[in-house]
Amino acid sequence: MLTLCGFSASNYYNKVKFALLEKGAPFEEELAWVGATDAQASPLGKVPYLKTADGAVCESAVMLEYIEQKYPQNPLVPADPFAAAKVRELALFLDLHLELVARNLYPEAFFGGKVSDSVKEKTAAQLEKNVAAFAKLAKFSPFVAGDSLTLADCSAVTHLPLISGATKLVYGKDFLAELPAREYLKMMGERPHMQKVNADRKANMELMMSRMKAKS
Ligand SMILES: N[C@@H](CCC(=O)N[C@@H](CS)C(=O)NCC(=O)O)C(=O)O
Repeated sequence: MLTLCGFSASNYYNKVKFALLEKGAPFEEELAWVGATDAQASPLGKVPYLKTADGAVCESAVMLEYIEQKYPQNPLVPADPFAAAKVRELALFLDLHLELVARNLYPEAFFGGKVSDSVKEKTAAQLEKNVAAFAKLAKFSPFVAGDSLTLADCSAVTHLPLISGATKLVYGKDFLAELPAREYLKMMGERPHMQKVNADRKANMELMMSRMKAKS
């Protein structure tokens, strides 16, 4: 049995949770807020991390590969090496070149903080370039990497709403507006496992906000 540790408001946590649900892999969840993580399991103090019978693993992309190898059913990576590489390329683009860049905006977009004008300018320039590059790779036909659900969808479905939301809130413009992201997210939102992820996310978000209020 696997234990997914973290909290349901986290997009990286949900990326792994969605993969586990879609694969039908047995797992349980353990609530771990940032600041209260297991230092051995996650040396950077980030969530999620995964406890397994053999030890713990951090970094969501690595967790997805581990889950794929351990539970080959309902594959999220194509058998063909090149097709698999294209899926991983897209997943990495989403994590590294889109989400990690948009993350600079989250303090102001979602947490009542402030982001400096220079960070906003730099982030806008990087995002414009990276979204255009992502648009060349993404298929949205109907899944992000083609005609089947892959691990790239686990990143896309959890990160794209944050990238749209953060850019809308900070710049007054959705940087994903040129992509069929809304239609894609609607389609993905109809999947029962995504509905479960979203319901848990909303409930946990309320809990997180009340914890933040209590602290301030
Ligand atoms: N590269 C990491 C990113 C995980 C991440 O940034 N998680 C956030 C929550 S969504 C976090 O733990 N932030 C706290 C921190 O960075 O200290 C992964 O893919 O697992």
